[in-house]
Formats: sequence, C-alpha cells, structure tokens
Amino acid sequence: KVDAMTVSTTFTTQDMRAAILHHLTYTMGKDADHATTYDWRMALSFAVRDRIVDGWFASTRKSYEAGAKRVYYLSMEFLIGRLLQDGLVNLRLLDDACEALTALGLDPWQVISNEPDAALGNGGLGRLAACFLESLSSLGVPAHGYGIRYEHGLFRQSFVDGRQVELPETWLQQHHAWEFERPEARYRIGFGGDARDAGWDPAEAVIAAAYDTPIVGWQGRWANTLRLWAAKPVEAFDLDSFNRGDFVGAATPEAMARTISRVLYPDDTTEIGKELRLKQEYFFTAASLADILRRFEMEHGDLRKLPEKVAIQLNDTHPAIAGPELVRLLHDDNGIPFDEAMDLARSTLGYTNHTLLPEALERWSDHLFGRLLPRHLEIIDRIDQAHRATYPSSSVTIREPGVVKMGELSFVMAHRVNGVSALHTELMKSTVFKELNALHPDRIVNETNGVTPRRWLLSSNPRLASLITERIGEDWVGDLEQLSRLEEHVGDAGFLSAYAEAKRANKADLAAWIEAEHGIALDPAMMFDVQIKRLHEYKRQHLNILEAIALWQAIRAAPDADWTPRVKIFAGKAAPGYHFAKDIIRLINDVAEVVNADPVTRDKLKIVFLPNYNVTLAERLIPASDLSEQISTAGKEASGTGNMKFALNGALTIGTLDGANVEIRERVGEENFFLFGMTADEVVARRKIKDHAAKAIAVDPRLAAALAAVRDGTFCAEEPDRYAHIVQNLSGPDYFLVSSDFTDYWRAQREVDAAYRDADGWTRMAARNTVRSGWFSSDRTIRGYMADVWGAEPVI
Ligand code: DL6
Repeated sequence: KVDAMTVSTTFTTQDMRAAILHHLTYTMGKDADHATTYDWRMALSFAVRDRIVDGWFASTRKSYEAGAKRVYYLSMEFLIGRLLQDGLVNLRLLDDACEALTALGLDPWQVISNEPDAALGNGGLGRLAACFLESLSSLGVPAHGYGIRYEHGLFRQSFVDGRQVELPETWLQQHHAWEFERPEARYRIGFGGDARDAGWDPAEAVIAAAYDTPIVGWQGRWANTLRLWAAKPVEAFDLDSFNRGDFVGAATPEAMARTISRVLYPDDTTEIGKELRLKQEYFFTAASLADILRRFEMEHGDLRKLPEKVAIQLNDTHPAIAGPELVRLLHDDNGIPFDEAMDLARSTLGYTNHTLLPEALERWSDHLFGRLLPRHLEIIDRIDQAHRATYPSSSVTIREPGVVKMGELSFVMAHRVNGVSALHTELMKSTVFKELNALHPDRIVNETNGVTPRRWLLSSNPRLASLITERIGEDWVGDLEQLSRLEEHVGDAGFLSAYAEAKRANKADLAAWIEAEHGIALDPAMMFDVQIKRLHEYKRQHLNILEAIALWQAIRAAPDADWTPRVKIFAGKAAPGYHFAKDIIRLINDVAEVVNADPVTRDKLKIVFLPNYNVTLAERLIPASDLSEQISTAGKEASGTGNMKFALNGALTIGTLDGANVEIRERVGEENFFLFGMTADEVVARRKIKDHAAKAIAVDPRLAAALAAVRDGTFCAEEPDRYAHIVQNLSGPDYFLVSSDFTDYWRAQREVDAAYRDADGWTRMAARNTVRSGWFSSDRTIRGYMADVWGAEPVI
C-alpha cells in the first residue's frame, strides 16, 4: 500500500523534473525543443496527478476497510477554478515544481497560469461546494461531489462599449488534465412517457457518463472524488437517416442529448429554457442516486441501512428531485413500502438553503413537471398528502394549483435543513419556512459558511502566509483557528511593518498586472477598494457607483482638500437575461471612462471594472485589497464567502449587518469594521414608508446631485436617457433601498478615508482581521455538518 504522505515528501526536484519530461515525451508526444507552454503545463499536471492518484486509491481503500459512512454532496455548481496550483500546494510540491521548471529554462508561473479556469458555477454557492470538497479531503471524510460536466460552464464576459457581452467558455476545448473518464459508470436517464401501476415508462432517454476528478486535501493525506456527469445519446448515430442523405437528422440524437450538459444555467426566461433546466436537474440527480445506490448495495446490501451509511446533501433546491427519485428507487424498483421508503429517504437527505429571494426558490409549473417526470409528480402528491395527513391543521403544501414548490419539497424530504449564516438561519425560521419550522422545530440548524485556507491564504497570498508561518509555525494551514496565536504579534512593530509590506507588494503585483492586461495605470499607494461578486440589485453595486460619483463631484468642487486617493475596483457577471444588472455594469463602465479621464480628479479617484470575473481573478484581487465592499440590503445576502476571504487577507470591511458580515464583525471586533446602513428589521419598516426614496433624496443634496448626473447624461452624452430607468427606480420603488442607505454609506466611507490616512492604525486593524478570521475556515463548517447533519466521521 502506498501512503500518499510518503509519496509527496520523498519526491524531489529531480524526480519532478524527470516526471515532467517523461509526460512531455510519452503523454504529450513532444520533445523539449518543440513543446509549447500548453504541453509543459499538461506534462506538469500529469506529473502532479500521478502523485495525487496514489493517495486517492489509498483513501478509497481506507473508506471500504472502515465501512465508513459516506457523504455525497449534490450540486449543480462546483466552481473549482484552476486545479494545478491547488494540487501543488496541497502536496507541498510547489517549490520543487518551480525549481524543476526553472532548471528546464521555463518561467514557472507562465506554465502554471496556462491552465484554464473551470467556471462550473455562478458564484458563492458553487465556490462553497468547491471549498467543501477540499475541506472534506483535508479532514479525511469519505465523500463524493456530484455535478454536471458543463462543456462551456458559465459564459465568458467581455465588454463592448461598456456593455456586457456573453461568449461561450471554452475550458474543455483543450484536454482536461485532471479528469478520468469512466466508461463503466453510465446510467440511462429517462424523461417523459407515462406513469403506470406505480411504475414509469419513459418516452426518451439519455446516457449519463461519469468523469472523475480527484480532489486532494492538505498534505495529500486524503483525496475524494468529484464525479461530473456528461450527457450522451443512447444511440450515438442514426445510420438510417445518414444513409438516406439526412446528415443533420443523423446527428440530431447526439446534439439533443449533449444539450443537457452544454452550459450552466441556460437562460430560463423562455419555456424551452425552463425545460432544459429541469432536465439538467433531474439528469444529474438521478445519475448520482443510481451511482450511490450501486455503491451502497455493493458494500452493504440491505437498503434499509441506507441512512446509517449514506448522507446526501442537497446544495440548494436544484437537486430537490432527489427526494421523490429516491422514494421511486426504493419503492418502485426495490419494493420497499411507500411510507418506509419516504422515511428512509428523509433520514438520508439534508437540504441547504442558500437564499431567501423568492425568485430563487424554485417553483415548476406542474404541466412541465408532469410532462417530463410524470411518476415523480405522483410521488410528490403522495408525499404532500402524507405530510398533510400528519399535520391536518397546517396550511403547508408542496403542490399548489399549477405549481410544484421545490423549497417546501426539500424541507419535507430532509431530516435537517440548514441556513448558511446565523442571521440567514433566523430569517429562514421567521419568514420562508415559518410554518414548516413550527411543525418541525428541530429540523432547521445553522452552518455558517467558510472558505478553505489552503487556496484562499496559503496559495493565493504566499507573502502573508510566509509571514504567519514565520511567527507561529505551519499548523495554522490545517487548523486556521491557530491564527489567534498571532494576537500578541499585532502589537509588534516588526510584525506590522512586515504585514504592511506584504500587502504593498501584493498591490504592486496587481497594479502591474492590470496595467499589462488592461492598460490602466494604478498607484499602489492608493486605497484599493474592491467589490467583486455577481451583479444583483440586492448586492447594490449601484450604491457603490453612486458614492463614487458623489465623491468625484466633491473632489471637483474642492480639488485641494485632503482627499484619500482610492481606486474602486469592480468585477462580476450579470445573468444574461437580467437587463437591469447589465445596465448597472454599463453605467459603471461609463462613469469610469469620464472619471478616469478627468485631470482634476484622476490622482485621487479611479474606477476600474475588470471583465470576466472568475476564481483566478479573485485569487489575484483579494490579497491586494484594502477595503472589502459587502453592502447588500440587510436581510438579502444569505451569507457571503468573499467577505470571509477578504477579512482573512487583511482587507477591512465596509458593510451592512447582513449575512455572515454580522459574525465577521463580532469576531474581528466592531472597531475593525466599518458598519453602515439599516438592519434587516429596519429595512422592512422603511419599505412601508410612502415615498421612502424621494424622502432620502430630499434630505441629501449629494445623493440628489449624483442621481442628477446619471439622469442628465453626464456619463453618456451620446444617449443622455440611457440610465433614466435606473434613476427612476432609485427615486421611486427602490426596493433594495439604495437611496435610503446612501447617506450613511457616505458617512462610513469618509470614516474609511480618515482611517486609511493613519497607515499604522490601518495596518493594525487589517492584521486584527487576519488574526481573528480563523473561525471562517470551511474545515470548521464541515465539522459542523458532520456533527449536526451527516453523522459522519473522518477516517484518518
Ligand atoms: O451559501 C453560499 C452562497 C452565499 O454565500 C450567498 O450569500 C448566496 O447568495 C448564495 N446563494 C445562491 C443561491 N441562489 N441565488 N441567488 O447562489 O450562496
């Protein structure tokens, strides 16, 4: 047996060099003289993958030997980003690889950063799933992630005249170095047809084909599997059509099947888009459950023991069909009585809610649902009836005339339902799941999100990581709460100056990269004020840009005052069909163009919107940030995880009491956090005030002037009315209370300016953020799920 730990620590720079050259020659079929950066990167990836595979096999063996409970994480999204650097860091081979590549005459970072970013997610939900898989491996918990192998992932964003343009992501155009195709793991997934006699006769089918990627944990001690499903046709090719000369018809089955795993979240504003989305959800959930039961039966046999040995987590409602599908497999296919099948399924399933936004709690028309999944609709009706029979006085229903409610279905079919921050969990109990919580008072638990310290500090911020290791040794990497041991160093001038130097160097690197890639020169002495996340009205990027406009106007009015120079950096994608969000992007780009060209203000204020936000860009930006913008309307951001990454990397937060901001502020100390805005309760009360936005504008001339500039075409002279609808919204309904929170946001921003001018004071506050963020490790979150939801244990 091979111990993965032994493999990585005995592997030398020479071995690495030999392994790279071996794969360059025999896997890539190139000699060193003709190899491209791509060839070298692939050769390096295969050399690293070999090291991972040994530990991967060892982990699988240990899981079988221990007969341990396995965790299955079902998620439509796994925002894994690049894997090469992650693998090198976790195996502690980064230095060897860099030395070996340098000795081969290559620039190591050019080779490592040649890897495409796997954008198999939209944002926080998908990135959380990726952090969880890494933590599960670092902790040695037998686990599988199950998702979809999107051919194109999330779209690639570019800007044309400041407007977002969506292009297909091409990460799979090159061979994906980390995955293994598993031709033996294929399942037939049916759709449509008739439900008859407690059975189902689907009218059409596709094949779910498995591709496995090992996810290695810290120090290579354990590796789990991310199994992604690709959709393939049952019959690859219609030879009859081809022979008749109908070449398009001959290729149709393949094209139709592949559509299911082509892109992440097709635009579902159309009926056909909705159908595709529901197909995707059933496709990956059904394949995953079939695979889980196959493994379970092989290992344990008796399906009645399923909850003892298997924990299945539903990442939001996207895999909610798992409830009825598991009942169908247990009852229809295995003859277990319906009520018992329902209990077994419920004891096996957990459900994580990630949003209270009504539009994100999925509801399907029962017409569409019944057409695609007729048997599941019957099963859902029986689940609904059983629940109503148990609680006859309750008004909770899973089916309403015309709709199937996936939030309610998930709640009823899970033994634990969790929120992702303390505030979010309380709001879940008092709003969307109020009645269900009263019926099942022990079901809702909280598991505040976390982030993996390996990627989000050790790998992405090596300067800060080395400083920490110098002071307290390396154990913090596997136990982030050890950062608290640095508390005494925060009073030490030597530590603080090294801390400030790490940040300064990170900022210089970022500035150089932005200049090289985007032609915008930034002075690293300016405050780097960063808002990076999906574009959404509740996240309020428009509040940030309005404040920038007001600041620009104020600087122009008094150019010689003592301004704190800052650059506001934005990045984020808007959903293709979300026009208001796309208009906010364009507004920010238009404002940037005018402000950056203004000779009066340009040394004091710059605005940059970086295109195509992804994990790699976040890894670049977060270590170089001074200020983290977490400014959502209170009650709307379920948790946030970017907020944790920033705090860990020593950016101070300007934020509302929303999501995990609340817990971050409690932990880092209120004196190290810039709070503004209404609380969730105040938000609800404010909305009830007639003309709340107009009233806010009337008492704040700065806000009125900033809105007037947007309204009068200051930033789009060629089309002055371009943003009239945004101003109209913020002066009228303003559901997300941008206008009502503006005045306090401006106040807090000026506090930020003053604090930044005291460089030592700022560094001390930043360092306290790092030192006190240890609790936000995803290792802590996973331990919480193991204890409260899964009843699973580590095997190492
Ligand atoms: O829990 C991960 C992540 C949270 O940190 C974010 O606050 C939350 O918005 C996100 N939720 C979603 C679900 N869909 N929507 N909207 O992405 O989950």
